[in-house]
Amino acid sequence: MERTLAIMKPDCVQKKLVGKVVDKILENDFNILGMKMIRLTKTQAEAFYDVHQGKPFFVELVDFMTEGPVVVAALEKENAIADWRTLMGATNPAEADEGTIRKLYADNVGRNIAHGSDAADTAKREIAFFFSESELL
Ligand code: IDP
Ligand code: MG
Repeated sequence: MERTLAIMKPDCVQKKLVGKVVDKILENDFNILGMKMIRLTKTQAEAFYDVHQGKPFFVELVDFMTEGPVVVAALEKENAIADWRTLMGATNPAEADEGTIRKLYADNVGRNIAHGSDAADTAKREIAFFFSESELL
């Protein structure tokens, strides 16, 4: 089984869509190993998105990710990384497939409801960023 990190971003919490997104996760046969609501600090958001340092949207991204609470979840399934990204849809909701989370719920490429790890090494790093091994049940 593979693990991935999902984040329900501040827009997801503000729009009261956490329940709908969790339903999608469970309907699609992911196991939720750990889940919690937290408010990211600026330092945490900058570290989490370190790979995007210097890009034109970096400051906007950090501001967005710290504007309110998020729900972080460690998911498990065969092909969890690719399957969760498929379920989320493209980064830009305008380009996302019908029925995907971002197509259904996201406002734009910045405020796009959900995060998902993009590879095995990033999934490992991102899960460890928020969860200790003993919190993964
Ligand atoms: P991903 O979340 O689909 O993996 P990334 O390219 O890793 O997409 O970008 C991380 C996050 O940065 C996106 O989910 C989105 O919130 C934000 N972002 C990416 N590209 C842009 C952009 O062009 N404008 C504003 N925000 C962006
Ligand atoms: Mg990414």
